[in-house]
Amino acid sequence: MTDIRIKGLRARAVNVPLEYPVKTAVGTVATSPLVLIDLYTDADVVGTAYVFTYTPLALKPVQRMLEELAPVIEGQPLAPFHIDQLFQSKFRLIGNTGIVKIATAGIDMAIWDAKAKAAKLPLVELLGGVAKPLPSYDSHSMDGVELATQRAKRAAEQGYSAIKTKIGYATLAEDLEVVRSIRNAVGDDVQIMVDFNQSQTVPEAIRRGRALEQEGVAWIEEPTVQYDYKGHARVREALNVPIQMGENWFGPEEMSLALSVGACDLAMVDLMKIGGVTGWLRASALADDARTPLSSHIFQEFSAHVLAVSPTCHWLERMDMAGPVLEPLLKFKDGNAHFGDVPGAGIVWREKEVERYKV
Ligand code: SMN
Ligand code: MG
Repeated sequence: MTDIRIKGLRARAVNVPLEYPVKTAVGTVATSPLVLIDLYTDADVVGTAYVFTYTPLALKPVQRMLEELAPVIEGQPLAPFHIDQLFQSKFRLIGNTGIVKIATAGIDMAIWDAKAKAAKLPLVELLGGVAKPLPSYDSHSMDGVELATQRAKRAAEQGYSAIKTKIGYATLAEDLEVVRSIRNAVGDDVQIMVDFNQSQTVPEAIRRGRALEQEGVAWIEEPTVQYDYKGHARVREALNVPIQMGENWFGPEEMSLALSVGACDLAMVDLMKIGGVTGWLRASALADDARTPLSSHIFQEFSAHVLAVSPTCHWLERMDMAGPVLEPLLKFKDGNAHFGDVPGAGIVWREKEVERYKV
C-alpha cells in the first residue's frame, strides 16, 4: 500500500433544513447544524465526512477546532489508528470528549473514507464486510398524535417494519394515546420503539414503563438522564421491556462503564460521539463481548458501513440530518438501507446546496 500522507483539511459550516424538526421531550433541533469536512491527501483522493453539532451555537467552535487540528495532522500518514493515538496523547489533559471528540471523530471518519477511496472500495469492504441491505427503522419525533400517526402510517406503507416515536409528553395518558394511535394505524406487524430522550426521573420512568410494557413497545430509549447509568439499570431491573441507550456515550470508555453496571439491554452508538469509525470498531467489540444488540444513531450514511461489520448488528436508524447537502447514495427500500456502489462511505456534497446553506 503506498504511503499516503495527509495534506490538510477544509471545514465548512452549514445549517440545513430538516424534513421535520427533531422535537424531543428535552428540546427541539429545528435545523441541522453540520460541519462538512474535506480531508486532502498527496494521492488523488479527498476524504469527506460531516459532524452534527446539535445546536448552531456549537457550529463555529467545532469548525474552528477542526481548523486548529489541520496543522496537527498535516504530513501525517493516512492511518486512522496512528492519528487516533496521536490525538489520545495530545488531549489527555483536556480530555478527548465534547467538542474535541466531535472534531477528532470527524477527522477519523474522513481518514477512513479517504483510505477506502484510495483502495477503490466501499468502506464496508475495506473493513472486511459486504454491502448487504441493512434492516432500518424510520425515526420520528415528538410529533403529537396526529402527525405521529400520519408519519407512522406512511412509513409502514413505505415498507418499514419498525418505527420510533419520541414520547415524554406532560402526562402518561398522552404517551399512551400516541402509542395506541400509532399501533392502530400500523397494526401488530410493525415494531414501535419509544424514546424519552432522558426526560423522566427513575420512578416516573418505571411508572410509565410499566404501562408501555402493556402496549408491546420494542424498546424504551434513554428513560432518564443519559449519564445516570445506575438509574438506567434500576429502570431496566424494574421493567420487562428492553432498555435502549448509547447515543450520548462519548467514546467507548463511557459505553464500557454503562455496560459494566447493566444500564441497558440494547446499545445504540453515535458514530461521532463514539469517536468515528475507530471508536465504533472498539464499541462493536464491546457490544459483541456483552452480547448486546448494536444499533446506530443518525449518521445513517457512514453508520451503514460500520453496522454491517458489527457482530451484534441490530437496527440502522433512518433519520436524515444531512440530506439537502448530500447526493442521495444510500437508498431505503422495503425497510432496508441499500449502499450506493461508490468507493468510500458515500458522502458526496451537493456543492450548490452547500453554498446555499453555508453559515
Ligand atoms: C435524537 C436526538 C437528537 C438529535 C437527533 C436524534 C434522538 C434519536 O435521540 O434517538 O434519534
Ligand atoms: Mg434517542
